[in-house]
Amino acid sequence: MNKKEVLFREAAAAYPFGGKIAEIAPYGGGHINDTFLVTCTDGEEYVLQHINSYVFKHPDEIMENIMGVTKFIAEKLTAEGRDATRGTLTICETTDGKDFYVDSDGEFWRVALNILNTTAFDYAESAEMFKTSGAAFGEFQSMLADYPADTLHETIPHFHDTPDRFRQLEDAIRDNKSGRLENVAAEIEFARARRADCAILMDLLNEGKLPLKVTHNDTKMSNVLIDNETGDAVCVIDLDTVMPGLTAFDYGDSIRAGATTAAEDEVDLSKVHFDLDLYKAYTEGFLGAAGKALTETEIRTLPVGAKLMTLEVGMRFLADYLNGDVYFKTKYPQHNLDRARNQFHLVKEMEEKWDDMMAVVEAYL
Ligand code: GN1
Ligand code: MG
Repeated sequence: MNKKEVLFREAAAAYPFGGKIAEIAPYGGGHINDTFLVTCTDGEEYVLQHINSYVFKHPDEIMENIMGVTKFIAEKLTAEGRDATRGTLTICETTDGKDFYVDSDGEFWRVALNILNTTAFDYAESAEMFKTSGAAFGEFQSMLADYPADTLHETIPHFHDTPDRFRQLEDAIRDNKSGRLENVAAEIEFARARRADCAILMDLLNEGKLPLKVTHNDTKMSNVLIDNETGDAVCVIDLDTVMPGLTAFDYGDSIRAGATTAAEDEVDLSKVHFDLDLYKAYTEGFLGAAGKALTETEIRTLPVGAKLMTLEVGMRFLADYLNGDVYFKTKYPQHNLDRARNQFHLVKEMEEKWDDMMAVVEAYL
């Protein structure tokens, strides 16, 4: 057994199902945490996750957020006669009654019930499916509208503070820890040309023109479980970054990840296009579920959210490439750079289709 295996077996053994494990296998495609599916001899399934402690400095605070949010949602679902064990994550307790396990290396692990007969799709298989994810994230935000936001820990400070992400990119350029700076002149120029844009949302927030909400902040398609039989959205998952934020963050991150014709790391940019039909479909789902509660400024700045979330994650990939791939998991040396180029390409296409994007949201005013 390698070290990793020793530790995931140690973590799994800390749970009540520890004595009846049939198999532990890698699960899902996240860039940050390590995820495993635990199958038991009696057919029960659990999702075991190692929380990345480089990315999340206070895993205990994450778990406090997640316990609070999932219990809050569960109560609402139960009151509506819905099945809370499918509609939200259920975090399992260790044998000694804790919400997480700390292994012999001091690393944090958690377990959730696996929600059966559902699929996490990396990319929507149809516009209809993408719309369904929009409705799920819109509903998620509505359900948390009266959550006591001041009790939430900021699990990653300044997570979607785009000007701060720009500054972090400038730091990475200055430090050039990986010695790769000479490869990225065009990408740096691309980001710097959009420096002023970075501040649009944060300025409106600081001026009191956009309200702070409780948001998910990582709203990709794969973070909504889809029912295998009905095609309905069952549950929003990956709650590590649930924090106070702007509606435009959630809307925008879904668009950047999903309103595209190719994977986030597709290197052949002739295959990568911002897809206006997918954009329309998502907008219909999201605003159908969350729209009534939104102000005119919130609705008008949704396209800005789409562009800035795309630019921002592109800058994050680029900064990580320059820092030597310390944050995102990578499969090959240029992976982060390829992701950055892909996201910047989408930004450019959004700029070209800007009037159409605005027209789509303005129809909801
Ligand atoms: C990370 O771990 P994953 O794949 O859910 C990242 C997101 C990025 C995304 C890019 C905590 O999400 O912000 O948008 O990669 N999560 C964190 O695919 O940084
Ligand atoms: Mg995530």
